[in-house]
Amino acid sequence: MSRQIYINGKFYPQEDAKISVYDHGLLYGDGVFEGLRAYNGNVFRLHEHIKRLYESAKAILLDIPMAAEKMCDAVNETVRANRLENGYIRLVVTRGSGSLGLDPNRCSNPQVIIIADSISLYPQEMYDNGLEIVTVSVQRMHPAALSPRIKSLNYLNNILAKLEGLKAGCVESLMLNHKGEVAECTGDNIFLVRGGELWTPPLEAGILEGITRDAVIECARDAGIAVREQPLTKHDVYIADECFLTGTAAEVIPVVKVDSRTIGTGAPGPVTRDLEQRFKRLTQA
Ligand code: PXG
Repeated sequence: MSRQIYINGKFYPQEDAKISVYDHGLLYGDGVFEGLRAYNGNVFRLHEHIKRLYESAKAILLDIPMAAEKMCDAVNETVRANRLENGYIRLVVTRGSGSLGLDPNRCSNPQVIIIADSISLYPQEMYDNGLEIVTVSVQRMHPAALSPRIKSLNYLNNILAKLEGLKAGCVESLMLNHKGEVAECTGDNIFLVRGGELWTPPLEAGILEGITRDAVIECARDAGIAVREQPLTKHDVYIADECFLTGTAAEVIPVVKVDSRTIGTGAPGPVTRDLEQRFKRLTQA
């Protein structure tokens, strides 16, 4: 099915939706993006995603040529134009086309692109039985090199980690930071359950502040579960009672094996299942 793609305020059929090969988003990965979900025609946590987009843009000195409120309207319009009830929205803002040189000041207008399409989920079997993940040798980007809080078009750090995981037969990879602490996975945040408490790395570990992460922390607080944002090591992961990942695409997905070691009982645990249900209710609200 051909989609209607939003580019700079207009809709184009998918086949005609094109941007310049001189765009620095393509030439240098110079730009920012968001991945959002629609549930029953409503975009989940739209304002939070837009806020993060504008913060990412600000961090790379990219002026998005429209107000945040208008961006929310544009996302909703794109969902409607594609009659998308449940699906995935990719919002991209590039630096725009310029010359063959790094200088962003030589770029013309930033390009705002919104795609709304169906989402390819992990197989149901992985939600039922839990995922196996592996710690990879590729470290999460040092925050002083490129802050992982910026959701930029430069995803090679994560892609290299993903490739290493795939070679080991795992669909997600666990990345450590430059200090050897647990950071996050290539497109998901990580949580542990231990002694009935929820543990997750703090933002200072060099991670993306996931929207799903924030929502799950809220769910846990509602459930009366203590939440600790604190530095974690691989040791903490190995001795955890439960482990799960969160992300816009994955939602909440249990992890039952890390580096070939069984986590907890080897089956998705009760706290994970409770938080999965609570998160699902939020998305359907
Ligand atoms: N860490 C990283 C590095 C991510 O890229 C998350 C955590 C989870 O954040 P959210 O806000 O989604 O809970 C992400 C999110 C894609 C895609 O198309 C990637 C993400 C989200 C949606 C789609 O690959 N990454």
